[in-house]
Amino acid sequence: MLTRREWMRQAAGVTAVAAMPGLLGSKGHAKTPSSDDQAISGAGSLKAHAAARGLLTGCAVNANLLREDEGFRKLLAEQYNIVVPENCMKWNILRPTADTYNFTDADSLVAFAETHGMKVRGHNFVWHEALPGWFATAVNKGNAQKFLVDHIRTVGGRYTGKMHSWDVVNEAIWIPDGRPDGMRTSSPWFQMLGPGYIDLAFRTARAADPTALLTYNDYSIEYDNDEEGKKRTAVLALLRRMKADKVPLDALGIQSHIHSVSKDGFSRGVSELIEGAKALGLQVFVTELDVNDDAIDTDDMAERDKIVAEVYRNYLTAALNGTEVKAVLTWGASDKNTWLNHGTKFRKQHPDRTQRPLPFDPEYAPAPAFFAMRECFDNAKKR
Ligand code: 9MR
Repeated sequence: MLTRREWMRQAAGVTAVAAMPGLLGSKGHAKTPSSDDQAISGAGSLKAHAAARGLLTGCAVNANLLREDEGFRKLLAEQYNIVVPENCMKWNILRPTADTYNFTDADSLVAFAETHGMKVRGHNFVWHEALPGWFATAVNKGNAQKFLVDHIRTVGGRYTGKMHSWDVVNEAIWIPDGRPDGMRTSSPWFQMLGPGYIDLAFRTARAADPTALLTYNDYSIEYDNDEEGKKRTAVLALLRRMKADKVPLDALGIQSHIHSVSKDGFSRGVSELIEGAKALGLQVFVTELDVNDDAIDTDDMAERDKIVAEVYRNYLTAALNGTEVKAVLTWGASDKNTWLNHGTKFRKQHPDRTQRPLPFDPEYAPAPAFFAMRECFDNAKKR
């Protein structure tokens, strides 16, 4: 069995982190690399390897870390050419009351990206989650349309010309709700406005920001099984219907919250999504990639990291086959902050263990998944 140190050495080749003086801590964990570490920064960074293939690569940014953690800011600037807010452009953060907006964190992220020459994805205008406490009492069938349109005009308008893309509608399909078109009927937007809220959101977004790529974003559509196949079919049918109705739509976001252990593969699923999007002239983005490692039996960290990296490699090999996928973003950069470690919901099989789903470990050292990502970028065709 390889130790983490041996794995790093093997994964990164002769000029690897392990071979560089000072980069390994006493416990064999890699330390935060210095900016002159050419093994993983500069020409060795994720963004350099991605850009060589015409790809964008980025991660979800936690506003607290951006504000308080210099190591995190350094990592972002060093590794990525696109960022997406993890939470600070959601309604519950932007809308403290029904009549006011708080753009503090969103503005900081956009300014940080501008300073460092990074693009920004907006996430998101319309979702059934992350709504503020006042929403349920203040918004009703009579005024929901005005709330939705005002929100998109105000937020989209504020950042117009600065955004690479916007997740205009997030997670609108939910097969268990039982509708033939797969629409999520439990969404307050659906309940107040009916299925037409989707077209309304996209048309309003185009008017508010004519240059951002307008994206439909969803999850659990990647694997080759019946359940995800049904959801995938419904998502593609929705996009096809929108295109037929001339709704402004530019891209499909495949969230890609995948698992370390699964009985199903994803190469057919991913290629169905990509082919479906291609037929409609849409770009495709991998928007929220991470690998839930709860089901890995061994507690050996190096082994776990290796398995996670293998899943990254398999997934990105499928996703980057062809040239439709233009951006690869992970949901967070480092295991220091991942939604999979919020509470214990995602620690069912190993309650005492924190997850390691991302390309950088909690100390911001590259994990094997980092090297898998780079390798997949290298193997991709030029966009
Ligand atoms: O990672 C996000 C977490 O911090 C928030 O509490 C949660 C609710 O706003 O959203 C998480 O991000 C989700 C994303 O916005 C949409 N796809 C699923 C992500 C993970 O739940």
